[in-house]
Amino acid sequence: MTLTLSTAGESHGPALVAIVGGLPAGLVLDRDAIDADLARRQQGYGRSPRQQLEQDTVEVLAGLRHGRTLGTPLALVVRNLDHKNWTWGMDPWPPEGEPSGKGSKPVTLPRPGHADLAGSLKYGLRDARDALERASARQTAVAVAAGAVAKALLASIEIAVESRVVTEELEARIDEARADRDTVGGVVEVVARGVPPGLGSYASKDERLDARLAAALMGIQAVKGVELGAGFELAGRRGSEAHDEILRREDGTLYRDTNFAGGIEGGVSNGEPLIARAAMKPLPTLMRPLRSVDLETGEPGEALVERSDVAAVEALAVVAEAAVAFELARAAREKFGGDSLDDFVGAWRAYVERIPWRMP
Ligand code: EPS
Repeated sequence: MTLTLSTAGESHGPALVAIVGGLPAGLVLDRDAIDADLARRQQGYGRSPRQQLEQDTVEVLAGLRHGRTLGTPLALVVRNLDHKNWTWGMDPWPPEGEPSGKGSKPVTLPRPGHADLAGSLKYGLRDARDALERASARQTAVAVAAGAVAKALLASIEIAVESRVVTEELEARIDEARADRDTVGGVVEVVARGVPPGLGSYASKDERLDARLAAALMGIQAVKGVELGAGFELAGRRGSEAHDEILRREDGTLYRDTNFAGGIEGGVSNGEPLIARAAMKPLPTLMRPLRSVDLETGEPGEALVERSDVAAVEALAVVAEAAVAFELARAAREKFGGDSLDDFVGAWRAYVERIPWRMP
């Protein structure tokens, strides 16, 4: 038993959709909790005016009855309210009438750092919009909705996931960048508490929890670096300063008083809080554009300028939290299985009662 996530949707198309497979039956979902995460993702300093146009809320089309999962695929939808300004430009069908509104002129000046150039070359496009619409981080809205569902599942086995921005003086950096018509990135941290030992496996690289978390985080738009625990810093330390000694409480349970490993050893959770960080590059749409080449004429030019964020680091924290939650929920489904929530929770309880561990 595992969890699956399929998504579709363009930034200015009608909607974003996600299908979550592999949920147990009987999980209670709270629409307000999902919408609260969607709202958190939209907040944050330095976001685009686009966020004033959108008020992301989740719609459920399948897999839920009276607020409880059916154990069948859960279909989630987040509408793009801005689509009304792109009805010609992003019509899924051949549009009627003369080109009008946003998206009606082809994008031929690719932005360094976005998928515009690579996507145009890869798919043989004459309008880079065909690439950038899907590459856009708008997609993260529906991933956050799926992450909120994963968090509900994790809560049933007492795992809580939270996030924060690690970058210092972010607001000041954003103000300076905005004044210079530039953009900035930053670092976010996700911490999961209550993760029992034994999620993931050293048996093969695609089962390693650290590899899976790294892939989940690196799969978020604009993420260029990921580290777990002390990460890159460990490379410069001695072994005696890099590993978390194993200690025993009076009640017989085991614990560590450091957590350099970030809660994962050998690709398996070790019972300590799971700590992951992701580094976001500065966003590629600059109001003072970088040099580019017009793909239609071959002439040098300046990259596409369109409405965008100065920074989306606070949004990344929420998106990274969702990505880590989904991956942990997937690992928990693999370990504890069960068609119903009761079976899932029952397997978890029997396991944590058997091992010498309690939540740190
Ligand atoms: C994005 C460009 C901007 C961001 C968008 C991601 O979109 P627009 O051009 O419509 O202003 O606002 O992010 C979102 C819409 C969102 O909801 O996070 C990009 O190119 O990646």
